[in-house]
Amino acid sequence: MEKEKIHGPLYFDLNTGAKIPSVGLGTWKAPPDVVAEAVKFSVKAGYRHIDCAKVYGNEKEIGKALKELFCTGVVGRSEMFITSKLWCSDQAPEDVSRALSKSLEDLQLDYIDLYLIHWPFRTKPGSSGWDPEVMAPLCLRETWAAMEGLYASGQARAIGVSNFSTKKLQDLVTYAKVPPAVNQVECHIVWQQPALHHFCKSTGIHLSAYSPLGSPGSWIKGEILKEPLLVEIAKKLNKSPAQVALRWGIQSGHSVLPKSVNESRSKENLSLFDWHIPPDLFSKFTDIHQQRLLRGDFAVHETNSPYKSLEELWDDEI
Ligand code: 1BO
Repeated sequence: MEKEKIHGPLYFDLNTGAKIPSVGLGTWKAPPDVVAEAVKFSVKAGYRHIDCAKVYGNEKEIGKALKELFCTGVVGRSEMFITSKLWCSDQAPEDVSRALSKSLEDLQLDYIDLYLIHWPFRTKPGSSGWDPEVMAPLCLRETWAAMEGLYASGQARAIGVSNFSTKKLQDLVTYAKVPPAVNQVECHIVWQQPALHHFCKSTGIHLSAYSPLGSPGSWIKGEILKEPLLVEIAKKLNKSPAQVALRWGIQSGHSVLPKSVNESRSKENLSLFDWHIPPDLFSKFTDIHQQRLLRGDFAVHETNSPYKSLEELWDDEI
């Protein structure tokens, strides 16, 4: 029998020389009491990338799950790609190293594969949340220099950013000694971000997509999986809308980070490599009406934020 063809890529190359798995498990909004099980069944199913962040409030539980997976020989540390993110209250350069050390301690790791500045806005050290009262002036150039220190030390094997517009990335690359390896942003069939994609590709920055299936039932409201064109194409290909939405991401050239704490959906989200979306159907996705779902209103404030409007936060990419 002919061997089943793999329609990759299973990994994308980073500008550090490392490879990032094209599908990762998102853990934003995965409750602490269920996230450990989700990490364990997902890694057993084949996931090799777990996307974490201090602000998600579940790194300790993820750390316990990873330790169990390593100790029982399910997977080796070097086979896994673990991302974490610097929260806005830790952007003062003197706090950056301590913030990574805390994430590493919680995740029970001695290095992180990728460390990202979570948002291009800053809050006061020690504060939680993102109310206007806790906003602090930005010091991105200094924060990035501290991130470069983590890269030089080997504690972070790659560094990057999240929620950066094309313009904010352009600014960053003018002073970065180590260019960002990744920009992790909202990206899916309803918010395709072609200009940002183009800029990232032309500068060797990998784009990684959070909420690739939207985030039903939360403040990122989305009906992505009910999008009529997606449903129609999924029917034609005999796949679920979620699988087609994820496959669209991989074929567009970016990694995808679907979150699921449900074992069968987690497996389904990884079954993307023995088929593909043919070019005539793939090209139809450009017809979909575009809309950002996570608008970032919390980062905008008349007096306390560097961004007085959403247009300033996203540099018109809204
Ligand atoms: C507020 C968190 C957005 C996705 O990481």
